[in-house]
Amino acid sequence: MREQLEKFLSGKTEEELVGMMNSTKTLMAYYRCAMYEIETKFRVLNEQFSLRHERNPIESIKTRIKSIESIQGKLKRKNLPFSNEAVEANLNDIAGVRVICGFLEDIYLLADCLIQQDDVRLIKMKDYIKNPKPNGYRSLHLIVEIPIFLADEKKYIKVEVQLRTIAMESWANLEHRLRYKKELDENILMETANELSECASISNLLDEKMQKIRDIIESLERL
Ligand code: 0O2
Repeated sequence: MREQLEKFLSGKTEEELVGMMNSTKTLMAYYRCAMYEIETKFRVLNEQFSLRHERNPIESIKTRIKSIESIQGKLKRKNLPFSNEAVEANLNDIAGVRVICGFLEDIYLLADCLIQQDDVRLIKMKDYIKNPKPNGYRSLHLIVEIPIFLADEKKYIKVEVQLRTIAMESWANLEHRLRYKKELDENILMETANELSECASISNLLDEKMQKIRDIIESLERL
């Protein structure tokens, strides 16, 4: 990382470096604005649902901007230079919005409502709920682009949206923690990974059963 940074900085004047720092700061501010926009869109949808259907599809929303260190690491892994152009063209997850729902059905409902908005462009959708990762990871991922209105221009900025249930969220948090436990004994690590895989199946079953129960309750309420 240090070597890459030194190579990148060498030969640059102080003025050039200040200019680069400012343009990176500006780009990060655009990502932050886009992230707030998407977060607000979900909060509005949640509000509207609570008025229309007397229920809130969203349990919580988490947002984050990728750190400069993670951005550098990802660019390096992809063999790309550390520049704003490379970030904009190649990294989709600088701005992240995670929406946590109580029920499976609400994930798809919210995703559809977002995609249908006329200022939202869907770039990519990965459905790890219908097609879970081999380790059991489940979530619906969307890469969307939305316009940010600046003083004299309109700029489209990408945001990664992850939609998941409470069960998927707690599973992913646990798995994420395990992934960084490099000091653990190989056997314990393997055993825990197997247990986690089993938890993924149980949590899938739980989500499906809870959805079925909610469907029954809602059909009774309609009578
Ligand atoms: P962080 O800190 O959460 O951002 P791409 O190049 O975008 O097509 P990428 O980046 O692998 O490919 O995208 P993908 O598969 O959609 O996954 C991106 C993010 O999803 C990850 O971000 C995680 O947040 C989450 N994720 C994906 N797979 C797993 C998994 O197996 N376990 C857990 N816990 N989370 C997962 P980052 O960059 O890893 O980190």
